[in-house]
Amino acid sequence: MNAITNHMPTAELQALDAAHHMHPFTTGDEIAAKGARVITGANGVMLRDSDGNQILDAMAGLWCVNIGYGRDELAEVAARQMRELPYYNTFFMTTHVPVIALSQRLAELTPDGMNHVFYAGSGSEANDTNIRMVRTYWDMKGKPSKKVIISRHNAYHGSSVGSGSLGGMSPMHAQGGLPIPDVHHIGQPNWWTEGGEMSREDFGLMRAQELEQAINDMGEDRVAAFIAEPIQGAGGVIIPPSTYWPEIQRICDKYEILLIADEVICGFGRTGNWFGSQTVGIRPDVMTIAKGLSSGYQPIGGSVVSDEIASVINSGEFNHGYTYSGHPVASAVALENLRILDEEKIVERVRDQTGPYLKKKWEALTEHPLVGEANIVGMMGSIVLTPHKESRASFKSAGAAGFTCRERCFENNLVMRHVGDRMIISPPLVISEPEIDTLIERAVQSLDECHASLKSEGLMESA
Ligand code: PXG
Repeated sequence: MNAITNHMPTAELQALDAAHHMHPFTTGDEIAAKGARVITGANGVMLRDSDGNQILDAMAGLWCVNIGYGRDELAEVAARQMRELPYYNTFFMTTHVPVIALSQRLAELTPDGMNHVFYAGSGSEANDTNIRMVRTYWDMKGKPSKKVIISRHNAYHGSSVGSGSLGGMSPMHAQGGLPIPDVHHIGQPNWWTEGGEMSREDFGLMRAQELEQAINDMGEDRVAAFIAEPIQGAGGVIIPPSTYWPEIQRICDKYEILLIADEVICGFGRTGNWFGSQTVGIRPDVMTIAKGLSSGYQPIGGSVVSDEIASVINSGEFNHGYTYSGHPVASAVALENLRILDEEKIVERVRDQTGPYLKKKWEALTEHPLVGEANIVGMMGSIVLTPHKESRASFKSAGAAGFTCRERCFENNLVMRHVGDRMIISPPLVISEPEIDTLIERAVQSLDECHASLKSEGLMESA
């Protein structure tokens, strides 16, 4: 076997990759034809590829590298922990110091009354835990008919059978027999695309009231929980109207429906507070966490649950768990990540300084002829591309503008993603003001190039 290293020519690495590696959410034949971009290193907010390009990563990997790349402290902690205790499980009445310390710290950081964590290796696994946990909770409370979990179209909660069912992505449901029974989806609070002639506020209220309608249609005695991202991420950074969340909270309280806040993206500073639930003003019973918990340096996720849920679940055996639940290396790295976020006041800086700075620049993008609307909270933002701003028109050729813009960004050494014709960012929380300037410059240049290309190809037509 030959050693495969960073020093091999890009084309050779690409060919080997295409020959043996199946990529997530990717057409394998396309990657074989074009070759994957090979990332070889990273520091701060910058990635380096095998051709020597320096790329500004305005997605923080996949919304996760909150403290930025290249923090030696995390590598040191991981190495130390691997030497001391690389693995032990948390089943069968055993525990270890890293998981004890991380749980205690999470209890401090999470909202009052949420002091218990069940660990997983990812956000998907954590949401699978949530399905079983909330249904088991109601069983143990003597209400076994409460099984249905209500979610939303265009939500993302993971890619396993359970979490993919909770999600509202129709291309995912079309593959592999999803959703599982007793999951129900209501509309999303996406005013730009679906709000029609309504005001934002009326639309937000109407979409929240779909929850009440669904509960009444099914019967309160059948509904276990409502799950939602405080701000939809993968769906396109959709910030709900201000009326939405207060109404959802009212409905959950009124009908005794557990509220699961999926904080996988919003958690750990992304919205300018420790948790998105604080930003949107809700009191969840369960929070899904992953990604920013370790800044992506180790795979770890979990479910943070209320004292009430923990007291019920803890009174029996919960027949659930993963080999890597509370993995010692991942736990130690997550704890170190939380120390850095806290001691370097990274969340406060996003809230008070870099977040407002980015917001001003991001919102100014609406002056560009392609940009209809800009949304941003903390360090997650979107712009909507449109052929006609006044009517909020969609493109006739849906997704082509977003794709073209994404490709231009790549060429201009900026990772900015597209979801249909929305462009999204979620940079590392440590991004500096000069780096924000670079991000915006590259975005504007890419938008200009995209606009020229759409015009020359006759793709500026409204649907
Ligand atoms: N919940 C939310 C809100 C997420 O965004 C998950 C759960 C699942 O986490 P894991 O760790 O199992 O991936 C996520 C993940 C994208 C993209 O293209 C987003 C995610 C994952 C992969 C791609 O935006 N979010």
